[in-house]
Amino acid sequence: MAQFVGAYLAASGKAHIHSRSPICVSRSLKDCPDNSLLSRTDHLQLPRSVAVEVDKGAVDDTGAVSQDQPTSDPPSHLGSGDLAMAPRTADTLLAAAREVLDANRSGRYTRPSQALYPHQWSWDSAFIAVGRSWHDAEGARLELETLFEAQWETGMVPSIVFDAAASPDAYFPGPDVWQSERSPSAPRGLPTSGITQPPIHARAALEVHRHAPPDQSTASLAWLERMYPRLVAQQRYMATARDPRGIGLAAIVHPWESGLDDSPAWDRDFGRIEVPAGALAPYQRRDLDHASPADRPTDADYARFLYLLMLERDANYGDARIIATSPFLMVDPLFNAIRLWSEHALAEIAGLIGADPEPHRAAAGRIHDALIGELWVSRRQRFCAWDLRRDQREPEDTVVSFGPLLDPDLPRPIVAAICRELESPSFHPRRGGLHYLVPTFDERAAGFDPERYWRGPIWLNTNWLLWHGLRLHGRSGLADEIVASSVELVRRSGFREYFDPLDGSGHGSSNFSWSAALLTDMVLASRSSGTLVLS
Ligand code: 2M8
Repeated sequence: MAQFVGAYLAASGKAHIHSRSPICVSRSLKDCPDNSLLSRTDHLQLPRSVAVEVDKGAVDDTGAVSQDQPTSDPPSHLGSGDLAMAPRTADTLLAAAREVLDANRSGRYTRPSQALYPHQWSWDSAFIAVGRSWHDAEGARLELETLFEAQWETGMVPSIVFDAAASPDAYFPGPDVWQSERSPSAPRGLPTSGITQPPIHARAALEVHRHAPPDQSTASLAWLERMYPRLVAQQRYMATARDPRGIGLAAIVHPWESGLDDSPAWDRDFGRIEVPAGALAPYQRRDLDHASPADRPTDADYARFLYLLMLERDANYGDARIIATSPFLMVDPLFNAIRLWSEHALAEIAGLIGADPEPHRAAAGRIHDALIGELWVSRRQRFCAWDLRRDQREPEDTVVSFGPLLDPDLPRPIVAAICRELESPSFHPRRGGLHYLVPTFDERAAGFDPERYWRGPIWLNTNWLLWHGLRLHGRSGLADEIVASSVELVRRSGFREYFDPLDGSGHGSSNFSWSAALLTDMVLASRSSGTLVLS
């Protein structure tokens, strides 16, 4: 049986991809000799030996990962031992992923990265719990439970829970800027942000439970019982406080709530927000201490992010007032598809703990109808974000348009249209040679930027979501291709925060937790279902 395409041997700042066994470069499955990875990933074509420049310092020679309060993230980590000699097999990557997750753990939760994001982030913790649950089910349960200790009385799970142990200068905007205590709904004595993130947590909880070893099944069920009312409250918050039109679609009031903060999906709205002179006190961006300015949002966008934060803070984080006045009010197809996917997970959880699954199926059905009725633009054959302030469907072709693949009841013609787009030159160009999936923005669009935060680069969380969505609709070829490409990106560049789709180079933070967690999940789930051969 053919093996995976090869391994990198790092030496003197260069890495080589070495073919260790026959490489199938055919475009068609039937032309390949067996069910090797490449026979299923006919677009991931690799030359037999390619020299690739690796960022200086991208490979950690010692394998050590600092547990201190660092001033910058440790070098990109691919595994322990002598990396210069070690072939990066899937098992080596899995071991390295575990080390990253352990090194980023801080007591009862895991930081997204040690320097750039030194607090607990909401959807990061959900992704991290899924990855951790393969080797530490108890730790995964604790990760989610810790996050929900900061849930607001409204049911909102805040996007950030601040760690009192982190240095006050570690992250901006920190707790002194957010001032969550202004809201009577915020937890007392536990500073958080005042906005939320995609509600992926019910789905993550179900996955964590599924991975529990048999001797923990009772503890895991008891945990699900404890989590269920909190997960229901989170979903109810979205369906009530965040649905201004009462039609089944939740609106976000800040791009940070989408998790895809700087996405061109909302440029037309976000980009026109003017920050009045004097609206912001002088501030220092901390993100630029740890990441290249070319990788991060521009100063102008950062000022808009902060301005929106100030408006929300001035409203004491009161939902009704913010919904009525925020200049940014957006319905994101990915955010709502995640809500729907979590409702289906809640239906399953309800079944497991003896609660009634029906309300969750009904809630999912309502979101399904609204996604298709309001966000599917048949003229464009695409789901579009909906700017409620201007009442415009945004035409930008970004990864958020593919989110509704997470709906198991999505009609077949719509699934086919999404897959056509995913396989088009916009998201799947046939470049020959190295080839990486899935860019977060149309590669042919004028504003495509292969390096800048959410404006083109590949992220492993969007890859993971698409992988799930494609498998739900029986599109396993493309799903496997996404896994193979994710593995190849990590082999090449380590557990970076995001990756340039043109050359696979890594950007943003190193040793990024969700990259480690979700690669683990994709590889181990593919292995256990026997869908993909990875060596
Ligand atoms: C990024 O967002 C934060 C703000 O919440 C930031 O840029 O400072 C996003 O990628 C978001 O999706 C992610 O949860 C967070 C931490 O990884 O970083």
